[in-house]
Amino acid sequence: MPPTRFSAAEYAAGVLAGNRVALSRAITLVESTLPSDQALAQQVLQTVLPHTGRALRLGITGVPGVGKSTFIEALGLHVVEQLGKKLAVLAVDPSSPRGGGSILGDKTRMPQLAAHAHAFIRPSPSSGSLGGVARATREALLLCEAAGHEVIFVETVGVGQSETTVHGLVDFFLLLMLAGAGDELQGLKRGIMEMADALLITKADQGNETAARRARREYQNALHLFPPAASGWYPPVLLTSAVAGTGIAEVWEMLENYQAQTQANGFWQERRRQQQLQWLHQSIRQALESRFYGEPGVRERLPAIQQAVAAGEMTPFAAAQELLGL
Ligand SMILES: Nc1nc2c(ncn2[C@@H]2O[C@H](COP(=O)(O)OP(=O)(O)O)[C@@H](O)[C@H]2O)c(=O)[nH]1
Ligand SMILES: [Mg+2]
Repeated sequence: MPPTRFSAAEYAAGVLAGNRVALSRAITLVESTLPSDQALAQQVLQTVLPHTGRALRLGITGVPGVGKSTFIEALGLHVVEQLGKKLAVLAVDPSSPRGGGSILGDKTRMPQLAAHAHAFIRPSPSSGSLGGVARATREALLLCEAAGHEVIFVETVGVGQSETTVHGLVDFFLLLMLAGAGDELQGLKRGIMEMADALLITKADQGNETAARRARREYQNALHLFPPAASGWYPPVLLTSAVAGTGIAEVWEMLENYQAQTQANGFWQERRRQQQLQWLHQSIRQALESRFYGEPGVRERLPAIQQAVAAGEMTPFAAAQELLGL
């Protein structure tokens, strides 16, 4: 807990000045579930809003062990050192318990990035529900943009629903994959390949190159089965080795090509507009739900009604209508 409480103007000024301590504290504020903190957080966000939206937002997903952290270190160092840009790395990991276990908690896989003055790394909030984590991450992303970070990575693990959430936060969604022996297409979660703007075969090194190239052909063939995207973009399959440093600059080049192409045809802007609307409706749903469950009448009657529904004495629909007072 901060010893003194900043005003909204103080938080905003610190964030806009690119002060890392102020940025961290502002993110802690948006992660807070206290109503008074949330009101203050919304004031801060409203103040910095004109200074947001200019970053390239990159989503990164893949199963544990695929090499996300190592890749983030490699691409991140390319961004801060070769390109001289300010980077922020955020994570969406609703499964991580408070105070540890977060996918970004282990900064040992990104030691140079974690120590770099132009990189800001923030682990996933763990407010419990995916909805809460998603909101906090989206707001953290806006704060990072306001603090002058020109590139934002949002990492998530390739399990559960968090990929869909991150897809709704970013301009480009990158799926990291291992070259397996044989049927590479097994074990892929349904729908995830359709969401990807590019596939990256990781660890294409140390004798794994042939398998990686074969995996690339197979994934390319699989991707050709999907209908063409509204963006006019065909998701490529790239080979990388974060350890050997190969394919990393090519990933960045691809992102720039995507940005140029979709900003020219308007898809970039349209995707962000759609995301804004999704967030609006999600916010409404969340607010309505928490208001409903917070009603004393609902809290009192819910256990008995749940029991009646579970016992088959009442239909779920009738139960919902009764609680809603319809
Ligand atoms: N050979 C090789 N190993 C890698 C590469 N990238 C990551 N690894 C290893 O794969 C393991 C998992 O990597 P990590 O980045 O922690 O994966 P994450 O769980 O997806 O974040 C670690 O032992 C890494 O050293 C790579 O490019 N080449
Ligand atoms: Mg990791």
